[in-house]
Amino acid sequence: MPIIPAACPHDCPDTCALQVKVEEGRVVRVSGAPDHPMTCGKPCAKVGRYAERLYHPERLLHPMKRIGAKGEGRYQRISWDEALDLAAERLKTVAARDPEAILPYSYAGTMGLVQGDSMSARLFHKLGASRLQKTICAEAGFQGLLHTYGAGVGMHAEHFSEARLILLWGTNPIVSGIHLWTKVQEARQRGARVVVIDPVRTASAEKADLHLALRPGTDVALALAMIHVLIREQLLDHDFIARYTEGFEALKARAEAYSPEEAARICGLEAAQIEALALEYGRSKPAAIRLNYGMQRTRTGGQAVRAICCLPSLVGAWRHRAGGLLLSSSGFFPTNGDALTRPDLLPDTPRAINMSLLGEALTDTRRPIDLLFVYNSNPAAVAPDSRRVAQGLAREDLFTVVLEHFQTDTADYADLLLPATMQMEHLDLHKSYGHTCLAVNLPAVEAPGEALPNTEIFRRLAQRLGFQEPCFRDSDEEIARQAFHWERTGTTWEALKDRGWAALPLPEAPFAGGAFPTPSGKCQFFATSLEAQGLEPLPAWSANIQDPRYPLALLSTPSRDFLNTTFANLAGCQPKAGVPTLEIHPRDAAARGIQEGDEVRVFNALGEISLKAVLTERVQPGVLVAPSIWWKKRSPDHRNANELTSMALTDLGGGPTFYDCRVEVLKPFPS
Ligand SMILES: Nc1nc2c(c(=O)[nH]1)N[C@H]1C(S)=C(S)[C@@H](COP(=O)(O)OP(=O)(O)OC[C@H]3O[C@@H](n4cnc5c(=O)[nH]c(N)nc54)[C@H](O)[C@@H]3O)O[C@H]1N2
Ligand SMILES: Nc1nc2c(c(=O)[nH]1)N[C@H]1C(S)=C(S)[C@@H](COP(=O)(O)OP(=O)(O)OC[C@H]3O[C@@H](n4cnc5c(=O)[nH]c(N)nc54)[C@H](O)[C@@H]3O)O[C@H]1N2
Ligand SMILES: [Mo]
Repeated sequence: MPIIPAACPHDCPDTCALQVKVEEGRVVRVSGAPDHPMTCGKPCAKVGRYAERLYHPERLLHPMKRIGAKGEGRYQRISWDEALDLAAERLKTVAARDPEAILPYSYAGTMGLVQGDSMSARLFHKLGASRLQKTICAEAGFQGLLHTYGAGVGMHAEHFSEARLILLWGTNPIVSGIHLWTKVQEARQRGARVVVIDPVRTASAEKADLHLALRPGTDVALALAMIHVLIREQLLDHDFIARYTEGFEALKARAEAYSPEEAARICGLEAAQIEALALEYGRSKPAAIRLNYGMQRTRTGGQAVRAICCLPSLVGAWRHRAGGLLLSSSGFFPTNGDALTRPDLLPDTPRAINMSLLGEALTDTRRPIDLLFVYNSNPAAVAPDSRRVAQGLAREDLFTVVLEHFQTDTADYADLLLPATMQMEHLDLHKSYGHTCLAVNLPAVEAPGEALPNTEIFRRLAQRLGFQEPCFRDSDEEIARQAFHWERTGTTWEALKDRGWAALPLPEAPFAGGAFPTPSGKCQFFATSLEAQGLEPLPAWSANIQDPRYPLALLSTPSRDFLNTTFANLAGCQPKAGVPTLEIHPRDAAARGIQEGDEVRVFNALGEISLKAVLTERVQPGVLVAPSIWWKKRSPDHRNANELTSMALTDLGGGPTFYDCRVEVLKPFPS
């Protein structure tokens, strides 16, 4: 039986190397590559059931055009020729008037370098379309990391298993990246202590040695207080600081104001807890920090990452391979972005539109977007201020093309809905943002119906638009060959196709001797690069938004059963409750007469949704959790949590502030 090497395409740090077993042209089993250092033979539960997604009866099989009202979701089958002629004609007409009235909108439905932004980017560059700033997930933290260490780099994920102390900061790996959790477990079996820093007692917090339930959005204060104690107690690696960092005196002065007592007041913790955490961090060698996205989705998300990033350089944790921190590893990969996306095809520099402000961009009457081209994303459900997004998508004068596997909330607004292939039906090549292995994905089975790979749809469009450059004729395999500076990958395309995956040739402890990828090669406690942009050069705290009318903080964090909105339409991936829920502290519930199982109204100035109440002390008083991201149309009230999230942006990077969201919750009046 053939076993085909594949890669998990989903937006998850683990990027598993998979093995697909095919029988009589059908995928019968999806397992993990046994020898891969992170996958270790096992994909997560969702991906283990991939065949359900692949052979789902509701997959899109043919091109379709809209026959109902926008948002209604009524379509009629058409031929590929008709669909592509229509799309090309619209692109041409709009481009002739104003190419910037075209907006491509895509994210990480697939993380593949080939089916992500390659042929698509070439086409939109050549047209001179508006560019999309891809801020919706990681930009605040990425900027924080960039201005401290110079790139998306850190310690190797597999070495967490050797750390003595692990801080899981703003991350819930049991839910969002189970393979790192396995490494954490290994470390614990060897005697390591694990601390989770999260406002919520999550599945990961539950299993940790210590859980610090700080108030949302107060991480900068906590990290600065740790720095305060490390300096006061002289738990510093003076040699590392002198040789490989800059701005220590300025950081010291900034941390001065954040005594454990002051931070305790801000964070809602005990001063003694903060003191103990700092001492333990300063004394445990090696100490590893996994910081992730939780704290990034707040107003001071970028600075929170900056503050935490200072810690390992103060104590010299980088000297050991199991010390340091990991936020992203994507900067290690020698990706050849220019070859993939061909920015040289741009006629000039078109405007850039922040994807987190889609609602604003689609309802802006001064410079309207006339043609929206969506692929690898489901903005009607995932973008903040969903009501504004829906208003924009419903505009009669907007022409929307959507490439999809399923008829998502976004697809319901498409004028033209085109069927795309899934991972096991097309070729791709993957890097990872959570480890340092690349993986190949070879097509294992035929695509159903008339579904085509994203690349092929854009290739055919380019042909219809008369684009002559040879790059518009590149095959998927040719694109894959262009995707990396292979000489720095330690492998070749041929070897990768054969073996499935390969680890980048990197030192075990990449920053044991400093040599960070900043201009000076040093860790920037004080970031002159931020100062030059008129931004705060030292970690700086300010409070999350407060509003007396809306006293509760809503965190719409990932559900274990979904991946963003992907998988949310599969019967096998439904959470136990079966409907969208709201986790609320019994005290907040009692104050509002809310009981377990009640349907409650959650609202703020932007909108309102109904959720089923779950009373639990896992959330602290004042904080609510609504596991997400549900398809709106599969929710009883046809809405989801993004009805309540705003278009306010983070301090760095222009990221969204999904977890900086104030609401009130009430029981509906009996009718
Ligand atoms: N099963 C599953 N896995 C996923 C996803 C999914 O939807 N489902 N999504 C994927 C994607 S795209 C991403 S980006 C990652 C995200 O994965 P993670 O990095 O784990 O990030 P989140 O789940 O967004 O948030 C993690 C934790 O941060 C906490 N948090 C919220 N606010 C704060 C704060 O102010 N400070 C601190 N310290 N913590 C805070 C939340 O309570 C939450 O438990 O997961 C990926 N993996
Ligand atoms: N309230 C709230 N909102 C959030 C978040 C949150 O925690 N809370 N998380 C945010 C984060 S971290 C992220 S990353 C974003 C995620 O936002 P998105 O990147 O939009 O993620 P998905 O919702 O999974 O939608 C991806 C879509 O791409 C499609 N797709 C997959 N592969 C292909 C392909 O090969 N071709 C084509 N044409 N389509 C494909 C899938 O079917 C799916 O519908 O959401 C953000 N929104
Ligand atoms: Mo994300």
